[in-house]
Parts: sequence; structure tokens; C-alpha cells
Amino acid sequence: MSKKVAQVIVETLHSAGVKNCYGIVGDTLNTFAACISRSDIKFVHMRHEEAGAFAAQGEALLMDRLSAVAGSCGPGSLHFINGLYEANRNRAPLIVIASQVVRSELGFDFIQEVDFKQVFAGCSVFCEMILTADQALRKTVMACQAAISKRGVAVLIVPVDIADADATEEPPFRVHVNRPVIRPSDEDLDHVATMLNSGTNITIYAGSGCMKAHDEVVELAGRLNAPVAHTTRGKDAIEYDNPHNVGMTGVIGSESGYHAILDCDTLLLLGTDFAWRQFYPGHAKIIQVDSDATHIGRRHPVTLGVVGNIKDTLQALMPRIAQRHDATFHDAYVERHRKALKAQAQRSVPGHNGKIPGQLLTSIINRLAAPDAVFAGDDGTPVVWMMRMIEVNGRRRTFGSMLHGTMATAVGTALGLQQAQPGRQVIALAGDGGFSMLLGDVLTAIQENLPIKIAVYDNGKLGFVELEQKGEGLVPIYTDLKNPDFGKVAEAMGLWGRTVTKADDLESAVAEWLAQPGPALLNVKVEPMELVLPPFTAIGAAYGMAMYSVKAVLHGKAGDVLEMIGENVL
Ligand SMILES: Cc1ncc(C[n+]2csc(CCOP(=O)(O)OP(=O)(O)O)c2C)c(N)n1
Ligand SMILES: [Mg+2]
Repeated sequence: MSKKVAQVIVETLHSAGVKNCYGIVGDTLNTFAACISRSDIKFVHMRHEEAGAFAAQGEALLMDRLSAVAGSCGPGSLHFINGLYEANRNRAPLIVIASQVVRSELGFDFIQEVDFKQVFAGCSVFCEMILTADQALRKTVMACQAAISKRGVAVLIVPVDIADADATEEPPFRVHVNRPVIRPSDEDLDHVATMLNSGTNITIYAGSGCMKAHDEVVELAGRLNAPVAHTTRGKDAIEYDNPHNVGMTGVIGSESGYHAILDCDTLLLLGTDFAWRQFYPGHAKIIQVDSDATHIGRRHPVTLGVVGNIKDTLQALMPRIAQRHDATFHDAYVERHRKALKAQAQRSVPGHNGKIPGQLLTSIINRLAAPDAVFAGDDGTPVVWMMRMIEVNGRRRTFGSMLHGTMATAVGTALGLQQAQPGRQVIALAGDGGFSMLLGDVLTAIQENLPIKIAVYDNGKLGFVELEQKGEGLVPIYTDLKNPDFGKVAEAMGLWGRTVTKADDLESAVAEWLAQPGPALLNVKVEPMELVLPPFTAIGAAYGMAMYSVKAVLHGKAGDVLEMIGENVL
């Protein structure tokens, strides 16, 4: 029997490093699925394609390797879209096999026909249809090469008649994976060094580009006596074993990170593309190093921008940097950070009447989780507490939707992290809104034997949005969630499940939950009035809160205002 085109595609994905393909089968994908089942790639059978894309990008980011998703034509592959935006923004190398209706019907509004090229253009680095059988190998190779080298989503649209067609003899195209050294020219490095050597109060702001450059960043900070602030996505690389760490800036950052960036006279941006312009200093000289030249100066004007990988660049830069001796600026911000951490620890205590703030839950999970645990946090308050309170150590990893900002990534991402590393502790920190949005894929944990641990932060509301509304002076609308007992729901679904309502019971429940051999869900009734306090006094938000308080009292909700004050201030 001759080889089918679908088999050529599967063999090429495997040769490019794909180990798992997440998706849901159907009509136009069936030949492809049959080929996968005979290959060394595992098909992970999801309940919703969006969760499949979250899972695949989690695997790709954790393992730094190509991952894949595959969907049926029309609605099947369309369902991936939000997860593909997430993956592409996170620079996760991912292949999408979007199967398509038969070529002879394309362009006639055939049932389930969707123009995938148009649909996926905005969330991909490559998006092409295989038009003839003799393009299959070459286009699949190109897609893999694009996903790996441009770091993003590559979409291969495969009409069903092409997948079913006999493969033809093609030249031996193949995927080349390599990791070049990329650093600025000597002249550019001299400019960077001159500016750094003449700075007085220097701050380093480190992003996800520092992922493999921990030692180099810490060494440079020591040489410059520079405090190091980091982005959420730079946390795993920079926060640990770093005597210069001053935390994050931004709305969910800390006071020390926020001020270290605003108060410096020279700011060194390393592999960060932090989007919020108001957090950049107005008067400092700014030097930016990034491996992607299109990122230079796109958030805020910079004095000097150079192109290079952070590790390669800092290794070449270091001999040009003189040891600074004045540590006044450095020490002041490191001390501020120490105080900020202490204040945060003081907030991680039981609320009134034994209520459980989300911060307390997160601090206990942080303490009891494995030293190499991986965490995925839902957009909303869980991701804020994760970024602020989960302590990383060079082995732990944290994943949140920090660039796309979508709800419901935690469980899907956790499934992919666990699929990639079956023996590792994987913890999903889910909001009750996010959790119920893609609830179906909790079943994937059972079906695919993935022992993820899910904590549901059950505050009975879309909490983060409620805070936004209050900050704008509005009385919250459409934020209430009428939840079932998610602990019982979990049990009915076949997981270990438990609900906790009192702070006294929390620690033992977390320990029992984490000790489960299989998938387990701990539903925690968390304090619904807990505020996410920014690292600065936001006059607008404070005014908004005051307006909310007045309006709430007028609407007969004085009790809510008192509860909010009681849980956060008194
Ligand atoms: C798909 C999607 N829909 C809506 C939003 C807007 N949004 C951001 S956070 C949030 C609330 C999240 O609620 P929940 O998961 O319960 O977390 P909480 O903040 O209550 O802890 C919403 C609706 C979004 N980011 N993504
Ligand atoms: Mg909620």
C-alpha cells in the first residue's frame, strides 16, 4: 500500500520533535488521526479544542520544543482560535493541522467551509494550505521551520482529499533546528558599556528573554550595583537566587519594583517588551537589548537599542563593564523590596470569622508544593496571587496568560504541562469563572490519566472584573456566579474532590489534595471582597472606589462596603 500524504505530514512533525498532538477528531481529520495512531506521536483527546491549544502551548514552553494540535474542518479547527492567540503571543512553537473540506468544493460556501487562511492570519507566523500532494513534505517542513525559528504558531491547512491522496516522491526536504549565537556588534557593545559605566542610579528590567541568562543578569547587576526588576514572564528566570531582586512593576507589581524603574537615571531593558507605557521612566536614559529588532523602542522611546540574545550579549558585554562601588541606590530598593515582601506575608492570614483570602490559599500552596512544581494560573485574581506569591527557585515554573489576558488557561495549560512531564507535580490555580468556562476538559485529566491538581478560587464572582468596575466607580453588574459545589462536581466527574470553607481546615486540606496520586480538585471558598492593591496610590481608582462606596450605599448595599473595608483595611 502506498503512503498517504497524511502520513508524510505526521512523519515530518515527528522528525521536527513533536511528541504530542492535542485535538478532537472528525470527518476531514480521520485519515490524519489514523496515521497518528500508528506513529510515535501521542494524540491527546481533548473535550474542547481551545483547551487543546492551551495544553500544546504549555508543553511547547515548558519543554522548549515543537508541539501540535489538529482539528476537523470548520467549527473543529475554529475552536482553537483563542488558544492560538495565546500560543502565538507567548512565542510557543506550535503546529496546527487545520483540516479542510475537499478542494473541489472550496469557494462555494460548502457545509463547514471556513477560510482558515483569513481566520488564522492574525495569530500565526505561517499560514498556508497544502494545495497538491507533491507540496506536502516541503510545506510541512516550512511550517515546522517557521514555528521553531520565528517562535510562534504555524498553520497547515490540509484539504481532506490531499490528506487521503497518495504521497509523491519529493526531494529530501527536512527541518533544521539550531540555536545560533546572536549578539550586538562590538561597536554597539561599546556604546552600551559607555552608557552603563557613566550611569549613577542604574536599574535593570528583565523580561522573558532572560530565561536562560540568570547567572549573567545577576553578575551584571552585581557589577553595576543595579537593582533588578522583572516582568511576570521574567519571574521564573530572575526572581530566585538574586540578591538584587526588587520584584515586578505594573498594576500587579510591588512598590520596590515600581519605584526602582521610575526613579533610576539609567534603565537597562533586557529581553522585555512590557506593554504599559506609564510604567517607564520619563527622564532616564534607556538602553534596550532584545533578540527581536521589531521590539526595540516600540513601547517607549529608548536612547540606545541593540539586538541580541540576553545570554550571548551579556557574556560579550561583561568584560567592558567596570565594577561600581556606590551601592546606595541599589541597597535602598533592595531594602524596600524586603519590606514589601514582609508586608505581603502579613496579608496572608485568615480573614474575619475564619474566611480564606486568596492570598492565604496561595501562600499555603506555595509552602506545600514540590520544589520543582509547575503552576498555571487563571487570568483574574489567581494569576495575580501566583505571580506575587509563588516562590520560584530555578526549578519551579509559572504560566499565566500575561500577554493575551484570556480567562480559563489554567486547567488546559496544566494538562499539557503534565502530558509533557508525567512525573512532575502540576498545579492549576483556577478562578471559578475560568474553571467553569472550560469545565469539560477536567474530564481529559481522567481520560488521559493526567494527575493534575486543580485549586478553584471560588469567590462566587468574576472578581477581577468586579474590582475594575468598582475602580471605575460603578456598582458591580453581571459579575455574580451561582456556583455548584465544585468539590462535589469533581467527585461526580471521577476526580478526588473536596470543598473547604474555613481557614482552620485549609492547610490539612491542601496537604491531602497535593498528596493524591491521581487528578484532584480542591474547591476553596475564598474571601469575595479581597482587593488587589496596586504598588502605588492610584488616584483614579481610589476616587472610583469612593464613588462605588457612595453608590453602593445609595443602592442599599452598605453591607458590601463595610465588608470590603473590614476584610482589607481593618
Ligand atoms: C475569555 C475572556 N472573557 C472575558 C475576559 C474578561 N475577564 C478578565 S478576568 C475576568 C474574571 C475572571 O473571573 P474568575 O475566573 O472567577 O477569577 P477571579 O478574578 O474571580 O478570581 C473576566 C471576565 C477575559 N479576560 N477573557
Ligand atoms: Mg471568581
